[in-house]
Amino acid sequence: MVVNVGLIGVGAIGKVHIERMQNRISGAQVVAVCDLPKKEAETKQIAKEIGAEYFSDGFELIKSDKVDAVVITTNDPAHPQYTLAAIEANKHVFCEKPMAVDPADCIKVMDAEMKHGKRLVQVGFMRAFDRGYDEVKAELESHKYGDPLLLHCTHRNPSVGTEYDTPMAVENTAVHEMFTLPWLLGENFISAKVTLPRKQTRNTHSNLHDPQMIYLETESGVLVDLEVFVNCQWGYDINCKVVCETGEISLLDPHYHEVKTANQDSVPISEDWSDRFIQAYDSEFQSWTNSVIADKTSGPSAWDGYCASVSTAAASKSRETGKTESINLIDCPDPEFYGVTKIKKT
Ligand code: ISE
Repeated sequence: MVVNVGLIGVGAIGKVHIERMQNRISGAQVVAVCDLPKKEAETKQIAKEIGAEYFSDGFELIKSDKVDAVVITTNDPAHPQYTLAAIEANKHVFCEKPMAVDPADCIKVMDAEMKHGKRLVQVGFMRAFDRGYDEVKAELESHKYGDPLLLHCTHRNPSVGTEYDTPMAVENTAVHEMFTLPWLLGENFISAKVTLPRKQTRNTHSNLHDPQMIYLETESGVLVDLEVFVNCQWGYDINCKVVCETGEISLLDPHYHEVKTANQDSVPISEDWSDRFIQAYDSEFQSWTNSVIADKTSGPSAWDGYCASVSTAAASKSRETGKTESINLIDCPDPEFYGVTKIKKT
């Protein structure tokens, strides 16, 4: 069986996911595409190139009989409306992160999905499919180095455009860590604090405070410092060092060669997210396609999307208040449905 996919949002990530489904993975093909009216010509051109149908309206695309499953790669605020429409149409849906910026919208998605009776939503937290993070997780779970105590993380992008503003550093960028680090550690965050350094890079613009520091604490007391620096210039530089009682476990940037010359030894740094996480994205989409074919969605869930959004909301509030803000999750409404083994203590 081949899954006929309708994709909404043909921006940067939409394009790479189209290419991925057409050429890099098996079992999926893009049969319908849609974007905002201002991108009509470009979207029509993409539709023509891949032999897909052009839709001017995302809700019509979701309802179309041609479409078996939906991929949402629009701008962040449009994610929940299309996710809800896909559930309503009884279609599996892959929604890029964040599932919704507002945790209340995440609850609406969970309610609709649970009412529907089976999981339909996978959220695009691709780091759960990354070999590096997977190996760090396995080391932690082996408990060979004792308990994790501290995490030092960086999320650096070479540069961003002027549409990227201060809140996006938390809601669009750090949201990856808000999902990945609890997944790595097997426990939730309880508080967040954002510090906007007085000293900023001269490579930023007036609507973006860059860099930013985010401090998080988990239920057991593990402390995390996360640097978000999205105009760092030198590459896409993702680091995660876990300091345990008797060892340090670090994520490495995947690279397959180094150059030694003129008294120097240099290793490449990834250029951007599509390059750094290419294996993770491919595995994520193959896994999603397989789960759609099996009619059994797995992967990061709407509950994971909710937990990450509560963390980003607390961090954003802290940016406004200057205080440490607590991260208060509701109890998981259906732990079995969402495969949540650890239920929050009340
Ligand atoms: C972007 O949306 C991503 O998901 C990237 O992984 C992240 O590094 C970037 O900062 C975001 O804007």
